[in-house]
Amino acid sequence: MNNKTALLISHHGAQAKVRDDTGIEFQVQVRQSFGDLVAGDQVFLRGNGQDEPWVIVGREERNTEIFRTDKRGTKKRIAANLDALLIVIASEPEPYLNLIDRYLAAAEIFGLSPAIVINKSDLGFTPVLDEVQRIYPGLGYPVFKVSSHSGHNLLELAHWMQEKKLAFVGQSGVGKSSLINGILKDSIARVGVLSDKRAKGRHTTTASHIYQMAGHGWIMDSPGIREFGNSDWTPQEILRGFPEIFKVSEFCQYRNCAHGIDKGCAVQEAFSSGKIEASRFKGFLGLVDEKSGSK
Ligand SMILES: Nc1nc2c(ncn2[C@@H]2O[C@H](COP(=O)(O)OP(=O)(O)OP(=O)(O)O)[C@@H](O)[C@H]2O)c(=O)[nH]1
Ligand SMILES: [Mg+2]
Ligand SMILES: [Zn+2]
Repeated sequence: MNNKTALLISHHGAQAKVRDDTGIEFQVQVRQSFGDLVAGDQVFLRGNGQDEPWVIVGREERNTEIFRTDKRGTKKRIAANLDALLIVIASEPEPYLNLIDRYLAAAEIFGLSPAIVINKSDLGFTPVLDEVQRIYPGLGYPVFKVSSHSGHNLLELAHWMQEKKLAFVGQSGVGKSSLINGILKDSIARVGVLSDKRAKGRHTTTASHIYQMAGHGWIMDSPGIREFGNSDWTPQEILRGFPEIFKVSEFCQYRNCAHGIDKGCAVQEAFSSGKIEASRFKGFLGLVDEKSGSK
């Protein structure tokens, strides 16, 4: 009987796939009492893989946990131990600032450090992409302009990614899997074709996988991460998701200010004088509205 630790790559019912420190991937059994496991968990195994199958007998404390809340209000864990989030956009499909703000807010709330990746730079830049480059670096979010096709700036991005445990998020077809292949210099993640005129992707990545980088870092390519921003946050939590708005809100006249039409609202004032970006303010109010509307 031996013990070892391994990274949980995927988990379906009583079966799970793990990767040990030597890089070998194998199936293990999960005891029923262990319902509480998710990709990214560092698990303890007992067995020997021969006459005694490897069984998960425990897991390490998590550094971070991300989850979404389904329609019935049940929390569903998506991933454990991520420490960074790469939000991928491209000229096609056309990005929404709203979606970027939602991902950024989720990253802040879950305690991950986010960066924005503009992929397909070989196709040039649209006005929205120029806006992205104008707005986000000033808020402290790195913006990388890369092309997984030409390899442009991939080294710089790979450098930022070193030793991090991260996930790629973004609309279908922006090139998340292509970037993973480019960074790992391998063609292991499946890449799709853009389907119609509006250049929408088709959700090529349908199963979650964790790719190992050199060192301790890893990359999660997961369809589940699409639902990343759907959680039942309170207005207070959402405020934490917009750090520059949060900072200003401390100067609002009333403690329970909703930053909408309230008197003495410092956020409104900062927005009117251009200190807070219109799209960010709109994104913040939209998220608060949506959450309160769904209750
Ligand atoms: N021009 C150009 N096309 C790219 C680039 N990177 C990816 N693509 C193309 O964009 C399409 C979608 O790429 P994928 O990597 O499958 O996109 P994805 O984000 O993983 O999509 P899903 O798995 O569906 O979420 C493919 O046709 C790629 O060849 C790039 O840097 N430049
Ligand atoms: Mg993909
Ligand atoms: Zn206010």
